[in-house]
This record gives sequence, structure tokens and C-alpha cells, in this order.
Amino acid sequence: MGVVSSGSPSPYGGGIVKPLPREWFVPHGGSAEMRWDTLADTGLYTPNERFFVRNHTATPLIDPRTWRLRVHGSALRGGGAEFSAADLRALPARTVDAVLECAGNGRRFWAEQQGTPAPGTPWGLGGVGMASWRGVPLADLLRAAGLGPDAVDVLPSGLDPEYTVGGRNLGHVRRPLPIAKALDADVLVAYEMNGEPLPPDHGAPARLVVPGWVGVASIKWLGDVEVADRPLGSPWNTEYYRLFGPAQPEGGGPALTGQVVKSAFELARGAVLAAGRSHRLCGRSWSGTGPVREVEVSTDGGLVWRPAELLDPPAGHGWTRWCLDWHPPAPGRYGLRARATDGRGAVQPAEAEFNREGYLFGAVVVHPVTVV
Ligand SMILES: Nc1nc2c(c(=O)[nH]1)N[C@H]1C(S)=C(S)[C@@H](COP(=O)(O)O)O[C@H]1N2
Ligand SMILES: [Mo]
Repeated sequence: MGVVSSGSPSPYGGGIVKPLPREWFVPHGGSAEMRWDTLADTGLYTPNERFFVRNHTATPLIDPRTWRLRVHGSALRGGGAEFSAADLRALPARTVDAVLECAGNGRRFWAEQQGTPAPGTPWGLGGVGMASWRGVPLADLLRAAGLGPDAVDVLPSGLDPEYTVGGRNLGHVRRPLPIAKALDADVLVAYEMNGEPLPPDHGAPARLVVPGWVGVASIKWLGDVEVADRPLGSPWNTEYYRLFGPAQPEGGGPALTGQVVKSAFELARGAVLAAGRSHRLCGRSWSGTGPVREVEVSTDGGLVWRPAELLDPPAGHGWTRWCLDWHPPAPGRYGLRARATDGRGAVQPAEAEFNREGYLFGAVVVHPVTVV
């Protein structure tokens, strides 16, 4: 439906349309990680051209004039509805500031910091960004399409190429949301990102944005939403994006929902800092379950923790920028640590509990620097 072509023929590598300069991105096959060390001057929102991209296949180029969003299924009264891009723009709009983060963000630290490698894209901490999203609440579209009282699950699907792995075709990227979450006023069908039309790599003409939840819930290139009176499944909530491992129930834990509390320094790993003077250490912290209310930094291996100055008031689904002045006591190697606490009191632990796919690495990440 309206798909003109995709960013690259495949097999999936390089299927991103926007330029990926090495000063801004770390490439990971068909995905691209944002570099924290060159983010400092960008402000609160991650500019669209610097926002990380996580593609299962390749960015499709979709003609917005012929594109339609089809809402259908057994829990709708009547035959459902179709919305064009113009229809969406004619409906009352809502803007939500929210962090979007891949569940696999920080995966390389399972190996690097805890000695338990997990397979999959070895993201550092740059599989995350924050944007101002504008669009129509999904709830409004479901109601306009005749939502009935029996709805249980809502299944949004993408128009990107079907995803094949290990010789199995899993179909279009799609993942069910329980109806209660789908009706949350902050869950948007977004057509703008940071005041610009949604760029192709981020889901043009429209994507779902599910603030606080694992990034895969925010289906890009939205083409179709099924609303059913029974539970729906897809590999993205049964095989993937669940926790499997020793600390989980037999057969795996429930489908992942919220992201965990995390922090990152806006500094190169292995940065070299001058001795004998003070340095302003800055970074950002975020959580899927409420705004960050406190950030502490340790420069001595985790013995003493000092509160960082928060530059943004804790609010909504956004991240919080922070800074702290540090005067290194002597030349040498240091491991900087930042530890955030969110509004619900969740604190980053020193060690994260392993899971087989390496999702949700929420432990304090040790950030090496050398003082000379
Ligand atoms: N249709 C579709 N939606 C998708 C994906 C995809 O590959 N196809 N990737 C998901 C994953 S795993 C993440 S983390 C986010 C990434 O969004 P971004 O590329 O805009 O940063 O999109 C999600 N939505
Ligand atoms: Mo993701």
C-alpha cells in the first residue's frame, strides 16, 4: 500500500535513508547508534538527523498521498475505518515529549561489565533519543473506527519489508498492546517529530509512539491496526522482547513493557582529561516509569556519591540533563559512575540480572577516563 521503494534492496544492511556521519553515529548493520560524546551541544531534544535508527529490515519510502491507515478487527462495531494522512492532520492533535529507547540499549555491557555476553546488536548507550512527537492519540482513532466494549488487544503493523530470520519469515514487524495501554492519551499515531514531518527512517508518514515502553512497541510506518476481542500474539511479544533466563519463570517472563532507569555521560569512553583543574561532567538520565528525580555521581569506584545538578525539572516522559564539577585528585585511570533514581524510587543497581537476549541493561555503567 503506497510503498514506492525501500532504502536498500537488502539483505537489510544499509537500509537507512539519512546520512550517518561517523561523528554522530556508530553503525550496527542496518541500525545506527547515537554517539553520546558528540551530543552535548544539541539541547534537550535529539535532533532528527542525529536520532538513533533501529530497523529490522530497511526503511521503506512510502507515498503519503496514497498511504492509508486501516483500523479493523472483531472488536469494532461496523467495518472499521481508513485514515489518510490528510484525515490525521484534520483531527485534534496532541504533542508528547518522550524518550524512545531500544530494549537492547546497553547490550554490550552484559559482556564488557558483567562477563555474560548476550547475542544481538551490541548497542552502547546510544540506542535512545528524546523527541517532541505530534500526532493523534491512538484512542481517538480507535473510537472513530467504532471501538466496542469487548476489545482486548490492539495489534499495530508496519509497512516495512517482512522480517526473515534463520530462514523463517516472521511477517511484518508488529506487536500487540493491551487495550488499556492503547487507550492511554499519550500513545500517539505521530506524524511530526521535533516540529518536522516524520523523517522516512523514523516511520513516515506515521508511526506509533508508546512513551516509556520498549522501543519495539512504537511501530514505524504504521499501515494497519487490528482491534480484537481476544488476545493477539506476534513473535515480538512471544519470542522476542520477553525475558528468558535463570531469574525468570519457566518458559519466560511476560512481554516487556516499561524501560528501566538509565544514565549516560556526554563524554567519550576513554576520554583524556587534564590534571590539576576542574571538569564539568554532564550527562542525561531517563526511565520508562516516571521522570528521574535524582542523579548521583561517583568518581572513586562507587564509594562516595555526590548529587549532580539537575538541569531539567523532572517531568513527563522526557530525560533529565545533569552536570557535576569534578577536580581529579591525581593523574591516573578512573571509572566514572552515574546512578539515577526515578519518581517511583527505582534506582540503578551496581549489577543487572542477566537475561538471555540481553534486554534492559539498567546497571550503573562504568565510564573509563584517563587523567594526565
Ligand atoms: N515497522 C517497524 N517498526 C519498528 C521497528 C521496525 O524495524 N519496523 N523497529 C522497532 C524498534 S526495535 C525500535 S527500538 C524503534 C526504533 O525507532 P527509531 O528507529 O525511530 O529510533 O522502532 C520500532 N518500530
Ligand atoms: Mo528496539
